[in-house]
Amino acid sequence: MTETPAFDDARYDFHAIEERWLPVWEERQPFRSGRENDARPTKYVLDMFPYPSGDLHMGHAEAYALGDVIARHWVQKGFNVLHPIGWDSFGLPAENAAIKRGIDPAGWTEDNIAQQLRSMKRYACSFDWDRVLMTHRPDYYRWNQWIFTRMFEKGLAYRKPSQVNWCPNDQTVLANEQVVGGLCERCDTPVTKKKLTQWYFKVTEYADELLDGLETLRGAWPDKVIAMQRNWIGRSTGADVKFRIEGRDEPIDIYTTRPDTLHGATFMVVAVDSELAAELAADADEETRAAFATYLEKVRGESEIDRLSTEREKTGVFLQRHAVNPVNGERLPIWASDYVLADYGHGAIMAVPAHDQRDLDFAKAMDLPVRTVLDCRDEDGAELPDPAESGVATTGDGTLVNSGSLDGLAKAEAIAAIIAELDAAGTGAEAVNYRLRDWLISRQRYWGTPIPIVHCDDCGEVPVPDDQLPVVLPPAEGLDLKPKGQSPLAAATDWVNTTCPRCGAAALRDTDTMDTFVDSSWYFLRYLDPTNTDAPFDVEDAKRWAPIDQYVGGVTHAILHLLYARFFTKALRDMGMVDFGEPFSALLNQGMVQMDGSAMSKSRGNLVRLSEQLDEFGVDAVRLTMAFAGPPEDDIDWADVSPAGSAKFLARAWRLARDVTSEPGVDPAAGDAALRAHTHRTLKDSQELVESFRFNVVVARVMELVNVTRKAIDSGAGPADPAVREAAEVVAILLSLVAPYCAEDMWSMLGHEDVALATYPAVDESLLVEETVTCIVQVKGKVRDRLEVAPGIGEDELRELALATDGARRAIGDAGIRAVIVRAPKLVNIVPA
Ligand code: ANZ
Ligand code: ZN
Repeated sequence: MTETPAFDDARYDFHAIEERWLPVWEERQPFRSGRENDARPTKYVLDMFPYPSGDLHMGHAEAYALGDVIARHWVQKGFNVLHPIGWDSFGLPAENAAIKRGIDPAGWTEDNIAQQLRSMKRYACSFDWDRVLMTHRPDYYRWNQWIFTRMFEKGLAYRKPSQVNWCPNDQTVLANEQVVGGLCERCDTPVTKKKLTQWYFKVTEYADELLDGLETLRGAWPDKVIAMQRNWIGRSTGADVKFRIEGRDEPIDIYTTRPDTLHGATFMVVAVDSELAAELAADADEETRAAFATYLEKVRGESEIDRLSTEREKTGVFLQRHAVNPVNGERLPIWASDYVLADYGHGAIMAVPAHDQRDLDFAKAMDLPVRTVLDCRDEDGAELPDPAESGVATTGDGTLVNSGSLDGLAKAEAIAAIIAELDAAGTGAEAVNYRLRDWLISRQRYWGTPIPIVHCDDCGEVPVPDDQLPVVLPPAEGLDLKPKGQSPLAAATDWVNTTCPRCGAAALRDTDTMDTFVDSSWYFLRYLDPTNTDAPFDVEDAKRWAPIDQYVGGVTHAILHLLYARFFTKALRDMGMVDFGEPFSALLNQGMVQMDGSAMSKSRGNLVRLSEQLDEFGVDAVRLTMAFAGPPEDDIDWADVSPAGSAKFLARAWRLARDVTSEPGVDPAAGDAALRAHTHRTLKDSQELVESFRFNVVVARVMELVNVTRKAIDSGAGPADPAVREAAEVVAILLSLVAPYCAEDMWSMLGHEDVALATYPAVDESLLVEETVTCIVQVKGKVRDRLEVAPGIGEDELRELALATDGARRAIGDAGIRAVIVRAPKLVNIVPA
């Protein structure tokens, strides 16, 4: 920033300004979005809603500052903008805090929400306060239940027993997505497995669409997020192959991405925790059965990540059974091991140690044969070392060997040929596999949406009819909320005991609650009509406002939340409730706010308190600092930024409005031409810069305009010049994107009202014709031509213009060009070859 005068706090008093405008906005509600009869085009700008786990922190302050730039920009551009907020208010943080303090999660949650709401208003977020929603309120979760019953009817919600991720600390199941590096996402406890009957949403039904839909988001979503979602869905193509097992009637299926290596299979491996392994082991001798049982016990506690790690020593038990290779009749020993997962593919593999590293490690550990079936070469065409000797599997392309009819084929040809062969023989077929699993949504915790199912001895699982929704959570009072492996709701016997909605017999309520990611999977549609008591949202409202034009939030939600919301949207589309399949047309991920190089935390002692920053520097300065810190995707280190500098700049901007002496409405045409050109250029560029998320550049440009205007007042056109008023008004309008209090105060000193609703003045293009500079075109250092160019011309454009001049072309003749040195805007020197 250029030099600024000393902070004039006697005049620019941000405390007084905040106190002046907050009650005015509270009364005027400038951001109540138009509902009916509003002819303006619509924009839906959405910030990810917060957990009410305490007061707002620096991370919220960044996210809302940036989201506000976008929302306020579209308002000022003349759009009918929907920019709502609410609270993701169910979930473990509230429940655990409540357990620790022996209080009711509802009261704790409501208190935090009230506090956050006050802070958001103080922070001047441009939210529509008429549309606030809270997911822990029955009028919201009623519709979770309603959607659940629709999903249940369509087979998209179902219950099944399976091995699930279990957090021994939180005493609850976790979705695969909530296990990070083998640890519980919430508490970092190592996750174990447990066999339980649980509720699932059938996300896999939409696996292909979830994957293919990502392509339509390219360019509008960060590449990184698209890549993470792709990996998570993890579609792979290969083949299912049937292997006969000696002494068993049924063959087994295995999934492989490399059917071309079928002749190189030297053993089979089944997941030790699969049903097949248990069945095969049951027939083995006593010693093997005992070894198997011991091994299984040990594996139970292992995480998926560990099991798949290539670093670990391989372990396993020979089951004393054999399979038969369908292509060559070879007998293959069957082993049980942990490195094969029970719930991927078919939970069993053919092992090809020469071409798969984990199989090779296992073969080495168990002294099993290795057979090369692909001749793989390095880049120079040299043969790679034999895997059996080197211990390194060759996994690349190559030519088939030792493979009967496939010999001599390249890998891709061999894959096609063997699939055709297996198809014809009825022993295999092409197959697609996904890493994506169905979404486990039931939780054995209190603070969530009760699953709206009644279990009846005669009728089975019966959904609660619409007219009996919501199934309201029983009061926490009297219940022991401590995690104990069974839902705390089970103890609420009056609540649990009910009658079957179908046959009227005595029946029991389901006692699990829904994963809170259910709440956030469709909340953006509830904002359209948050008090609707007939439906989760109105189909016509959805047509009018959705999908979301711009979603803003942290990259931490790159997989879970966004994937689930996309799944819900597709399911709702198939129920005829929305007419689109992708909920978020564009996504901006803001970075994190750090302190001294690391994430802020109390224990690390580097926590910066938002409330203290606001008290010391003012809301506007903090918001401006967030926007000015750098590209929004980058992390901000609070140690490297200067909210004090921001406050000084705001004072300087504010004084422009104070100094203007012309009357509102004065015609600027007669004003200082250079200042007018600068003002209109800034006005035009800033709008484009906002739309490409370069908020920091917008701030820099406004700073420049403030300096130029100050100069005009002090030593140029003077405070009465109409161009000075025009410039000060544009500064106020642009500043209202980032510093709404200062902007409103300036606007009012300039004789107007409601800066946030003031639309951008029209850009006068005729003012943008800049004066030109003369550019010298040299060839080998000799002046050959001259060009008249704009002072801001880009290097590439100038290079092309210079190369095209007559003088340059004549001097270069047929010689090629070795180098062009561009010093925009004044000089281009061409060096011919
Ligand atoms: C034989 C083979 C030969 C394989 C070779 C690879 C290389 P993606 O791409 O992730 O789908 N696999 C199959 N089911 C498995 C399970 N339940 N647990 C662990 N591994 C399993 O991976 C598919 C490959 O992973 C399959 O292809 C199989 O090993 C293994 F040179 O089969 B392959
Ligand atoms: Zn019944």
